[in-house]
Amino acid sequence: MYIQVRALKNMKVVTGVVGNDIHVVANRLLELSLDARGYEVFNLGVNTYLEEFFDAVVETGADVLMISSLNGEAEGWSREVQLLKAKYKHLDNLIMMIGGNLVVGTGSAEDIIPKYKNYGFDIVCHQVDLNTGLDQLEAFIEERVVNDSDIKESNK
Ligand code: B12
Repeated sequence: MYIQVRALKNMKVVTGVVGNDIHVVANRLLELSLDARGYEVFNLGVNTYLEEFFDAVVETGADVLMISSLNGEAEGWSREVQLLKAKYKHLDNLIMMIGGNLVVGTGSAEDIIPKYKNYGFDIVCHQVDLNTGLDQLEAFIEERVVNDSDIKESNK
């Protein structure tokens, strides 16, 4: 288990703020928090287009794509996620996460989370503070490790 947990900490994360969104504060805090938790971080910063995120994931061999959106633009961009991801090979295991203010105006997490999951995100954090979000990521990764080892065990 110790080896597995260490492996989580060495994971690579590509992060940034999607679209024409200049809200940089959460992005910087996210980078610092990821770094403090032991992830290797590639921060593309603000004003990042979806294609640039996927290019960076391929280039760095990242395990996690963590997108931030504060002005709500993510909703428009996210509709293209599945289509764009399909153009890149070997991204089936990529963990897709998004957080911030995920709509323009107001909306409830109950409506927003399933919508973004349909767009192809594994973890959706609408107006959730970043440390809670990062705890969710760790829980997701640990669950995946357990499921993978169960599958390997049953295939023996
Ligand atoms: C500062 C600010 C600005 C500054 C940004 C300066 C800069 N370079 O960063 C300026 C004045 C430039 C600005 C401009 C605009 N802003 Co502004 N801005 C804010 C403000 C006041 C604070 C944002 C901030 O930095 N907070 C501090 C950080 C630490 O907190 P946070 O952003 O809430 O992030 C937390 C969580 O959301 C979460 N989180 C964020 N991302 C992620 C990602 C993941 C994966 C996870 C897990 C968690 C997570 O973690 C953070 C810490 O807990 C907010 C209102 C508010 N009080 O929140 C509006 C706000 C974000 N802005 C808003 C808007 C609309 C704009 C403008 C469009 C206004 C305009 N008409 O021009 C422009 C945007 C221009 C653009 N191209 O993006 C809206 C967005 C509304 C929406 N989504 O519907 C807000 C909410 C104000 C409002 N109530 O209307 N803004």
